[in-house]
Amino acid sequence: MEQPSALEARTYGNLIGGEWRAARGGDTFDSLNPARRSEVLGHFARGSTLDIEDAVSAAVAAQPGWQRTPMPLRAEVLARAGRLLEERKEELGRLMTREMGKVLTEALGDVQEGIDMAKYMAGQGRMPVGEVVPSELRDKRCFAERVPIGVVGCITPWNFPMAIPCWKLMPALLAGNAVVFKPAEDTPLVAIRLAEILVEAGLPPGVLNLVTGLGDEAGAALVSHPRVRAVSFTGSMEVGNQIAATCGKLGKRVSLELGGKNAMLVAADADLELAVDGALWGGFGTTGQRCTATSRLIVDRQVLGDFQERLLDRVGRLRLGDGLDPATDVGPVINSKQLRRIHSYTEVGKQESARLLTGGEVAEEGELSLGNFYRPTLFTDVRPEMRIAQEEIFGPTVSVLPAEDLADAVRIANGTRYGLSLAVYTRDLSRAFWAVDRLESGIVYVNAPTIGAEIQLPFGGVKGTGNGHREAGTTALDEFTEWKTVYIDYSGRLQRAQIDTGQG
Ligand code: UN1
Repeated sequence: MEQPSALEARTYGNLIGGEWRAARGGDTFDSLNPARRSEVLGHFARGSTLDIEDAVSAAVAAQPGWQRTPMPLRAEVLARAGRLLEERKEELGRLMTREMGKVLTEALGDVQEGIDMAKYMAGQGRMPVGEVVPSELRDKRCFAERVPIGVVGCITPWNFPMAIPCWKLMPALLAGNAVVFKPAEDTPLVAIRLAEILVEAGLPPGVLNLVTGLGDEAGAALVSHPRVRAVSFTGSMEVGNQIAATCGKLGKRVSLELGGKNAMLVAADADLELAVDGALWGGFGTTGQRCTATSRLIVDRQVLGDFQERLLDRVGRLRLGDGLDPATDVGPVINSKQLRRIHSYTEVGKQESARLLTGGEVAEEGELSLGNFYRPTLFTDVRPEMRIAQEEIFGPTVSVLPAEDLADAVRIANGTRYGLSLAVYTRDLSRAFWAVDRLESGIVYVNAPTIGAEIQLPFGGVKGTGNGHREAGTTALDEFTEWKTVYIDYSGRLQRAQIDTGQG
């Protein structure tokens, strides 16, 4: 099937063995602009078990050749992909805003995160892939090296339609794996554009396969396919735990990134203006739809009134609208189901007797009625055990929780099942480090909000946020490689380890 480059609603296929093909079942689903639901971005193949079967077969066939391609040459493909992403950054950013809704500056940042990953991984292609370790025996050399796993499945969310696929696909490919990629059903077009770029950059047919569709159809088939040796998933805790159970039964590797209930701690000595800037960006940037979003503000009672007043004033001035309009601060939420879910949490907060300071309703005036807009929502007097302080809402809803002191704030911050990103605001270096040492999360920020991870550092969380893996950074290849240990005995005689060492 020919891949159209125009933006009008066309029908797009799956990428299987280097060809774009309609789903075997012939069904399609639509991707809509969340700022204007009547705008259809395209009709996409509704992949099923049969399409996954085709994609995995193509990956299995292509993987050995790709593994034998020298790593620096595999890296060249990523370098070219990075250059193509850079050339098309503006166009991709605009497309992302139309498909996912985030404001254009943020969409450009999302594409930039993909470019950064491409460059970083391209550089990794000439870095060491193992270690040489001394042997206890003479005339014997030992080393351990990373080798690919084989075929890996990458399942990505809609909130970072370019960055997260790049975090997964690029290290997986660099390591010499073949990939079957199942992007979120809300953002298939950005995923297709990325796949096209990787193909244009020189990936051989079958090394990357893309199947669009629904999680419980294409996604589930990918996870349970016996030839898929590892699964990398970013998404909800509920789905992640199902995937982990399936992978556990089948004995395959799985890495999970399942969100957070991230908090900003504001100490009594904090620079309040800086903290308010951070809370606004961390809480309402990307309309709160980041797994790193600052959804709890844990504020020392001594400064609570002042902080809250300043924040409320700023929240009241946030402008909702289409992300392509430069005047917009906060874009739509991804779909009408999420809109209802976010609103249901407002009801929960009220029932729990948290105090609603602002927002708490669907925005329907003028053009906003055409899309999925929710007013930036701020609750205060929130207690740590309330559901709105425990559950990931994934929308523009932020809770303020009072704390007696920094120790109390740390206790509250650690008191959820998640552990992705926590931030502390203080002017005192000793207090900052005191908190850093006690906060239970994969990422900690000092005097910066909980969002804004950079790709050259490990990304991931503790507790329910994941299962111990880290994406990006120096840990990027861990998810996608096995270790092979090699012993070479060139002594010409049998040497027994632990015995012929002359020590006993
Ligand atoms: C996510 O929300 O899943 O640190 C990823 C950040 C971004 C990545 C977020 N760089 O907020």
